[in-house]
Amino acid sequence: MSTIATNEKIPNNVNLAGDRKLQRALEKWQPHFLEWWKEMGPEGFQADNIFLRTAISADAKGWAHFDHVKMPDYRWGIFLADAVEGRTIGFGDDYGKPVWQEVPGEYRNTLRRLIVTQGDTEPASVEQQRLLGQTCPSLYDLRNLFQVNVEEGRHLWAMVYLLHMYFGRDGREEADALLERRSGNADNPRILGAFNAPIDDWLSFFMFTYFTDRDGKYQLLALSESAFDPLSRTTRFMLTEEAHHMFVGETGILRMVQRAAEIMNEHPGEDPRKYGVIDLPTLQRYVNFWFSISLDLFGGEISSNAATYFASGIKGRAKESKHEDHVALEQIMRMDVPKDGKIVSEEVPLRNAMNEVLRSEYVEDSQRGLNKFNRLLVEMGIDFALELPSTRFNRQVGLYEGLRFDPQGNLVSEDDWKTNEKNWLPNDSDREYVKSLMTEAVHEPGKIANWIAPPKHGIKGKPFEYEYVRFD
Ligand code: BYC
Ligand code: FE
Ligand code: FE
Repeated sequence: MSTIATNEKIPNNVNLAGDRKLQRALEKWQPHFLEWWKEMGPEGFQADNIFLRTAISADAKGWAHFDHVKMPDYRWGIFLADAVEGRTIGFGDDYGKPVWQEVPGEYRNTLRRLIVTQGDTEPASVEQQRLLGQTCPSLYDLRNLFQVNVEEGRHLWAMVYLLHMYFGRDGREEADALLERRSGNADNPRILGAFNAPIDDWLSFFMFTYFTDRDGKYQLLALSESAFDPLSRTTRFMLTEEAHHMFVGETGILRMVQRAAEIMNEHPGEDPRKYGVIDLPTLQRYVNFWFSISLDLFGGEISSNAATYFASGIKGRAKESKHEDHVALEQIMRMDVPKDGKIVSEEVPLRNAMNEVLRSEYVEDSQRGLNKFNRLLVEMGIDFALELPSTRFNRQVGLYEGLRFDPQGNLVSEDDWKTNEKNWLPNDSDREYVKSLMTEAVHEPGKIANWIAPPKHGIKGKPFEYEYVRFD
C-alpha cells in the first residue's frame, strides 16, 4: 500500500490526484468541513497542541503516526484497506459472484441511505461531546477525547468520499447535508436517536464509547462484508480506529469502578458519595441506560429492510465467513415476541432477523468488558457485580417499544415502572451528583480528578505524567 505524499491537501491512498474532478469536489467540501469543525468541534481547544495519532497511510506502519498537533491541522485523510484480490460476494442471493466496484443502479438509493446513516453518526458524536474538554479529569483523558473526536471526523470523510466518488450529484448534496444537520436540533436533527442528546459528563462519555461506539464496531463489521467493495474497504480501515474508542470507554469505566472500590474499602459501610466517587449502583443505572439506547441502534428485531440488505449483498453479518450457510434462506431464529400481555416464542425467517443476529453478537461482546469490571471487584473484595439489563428493558425501537420491562426482562405495569424507574435508570439526583463532581478541568500533567483512578499505562509508551496537551 502506497504511503501518501505529505504535502497533499487531502492525504489519501485512493489516488485522488489521478481523478481531478473528484479532487476538486472534495477540495471544495474541505473548507466547509473545517468551518463545521471550528463551530461544532471541541470548544475552547482549537489552538492547543494535542499528542495525536494520525493515519498517514493504511499499512501497519503508517497508520499510527504520533505528534503534537493543533486539531484544525489534523490531517483528515481518505484511506481504504487493501483490496482483496478476486474477492467475491460473501452472502445473499448473489453469493459467490464478483463484488461490485461500482454501485448497481437498483441498489443506489439503499446504499446511499446506509452510507448517509453511517456518516451522520460520526459528526453527530463530535457535536455531542463538544463541551467535555472543559471538565476533563486529566490531560491523558483530554487527549483521548480529542483523539476520538478527530477520528470520528475522519470517519465522516470516509463516508463523504464514497458519496462524492460513487453517487454523483445526489451524493454531493448528501455530503453537504451531513455538515448541516445538528445533534439535538429540533428542525434539522441527526438521523439516529442516540445521537441527539448532548454528552456533557465524563461518565456518559465513557459509557458512550463503551456501548455506542461498539454499535459502531458491529455496524462497520456488517458493512465491511458488503458486496460494494469500496464500502467494504473503507469500513475495514475505520475498524482499526474504532478499537481505540472502545478502549477509552472500557478503561474509563474500569478506572471509575476501581476508584469506587478503593473508597469502599477505605470507608466500609459509608456512602461512597461522601468521598466524591461514583458509587456502583449509579454506575449500574448508567449501564442500563447506555446499553438499552445503544441496542435501539440495531433497528427492529424483525426487519424487512435487513432481509433486503442481506439478500442483495449490501449488508452482511459480522464476520460472515464464520457462518456456515451464507444464503440463509432455510433457517429461522427463535424470538421472544410480546403478544396479548405475554411473551411468546416465535419463529422468524433468519433473513428478517439479521438485525437481531448482529445485536446478539453485540450483547455478547458488551458482556466481556463487564466481566473484567466484575473480576476487579472480586479481586478488591467488593461484593457487587455490574450486569447488562435484559435486551427488552427500556427500548424505544423494535418489538419491545411501548411496553415496560424490568431490568430482568419481566413485563411490568406502568405503575411499577413509575415506582422503580429511579432505581433502574439514571435519576435527577444521579445526574446532579455526577455533574457536581465534574465542574472543572484538571490541566496539570500528572494530576487526576478524585472520581477516577489513573490509567495503568500512558499513550505510546509515555508515562501518565506526560504533557499530552500543551496549552497555547
Ligand atoms: N433511530 O427495519 P428497521 C457509529 C428506522 S454507530 C431512528 O427496524 P433497519 C458511531 C429505519 O431507518 C453505527 N430511526 O431498521 C458510534 C426504518 O425507517 P423506514 C451507525 C430508526 O433499516 C459512536 C424504520 O425505522 N451505523 O458508527 O433494518 C460514535 C424501520 O427500521 C432507528 C449504522 O447504523 C433508530 N435507532 O436498520 C460515532 C449503519 N432504527 O425505512 C459513530 C447504517 C431504525 O421505515 N444503518 N430506524 O423509513 C443501518 O444499517 C440501518 O439504518 C439501521 C436500522 C441498523 C440503523
Ligand atoms: Fe466512527
Ligand atoms: Fe468511534
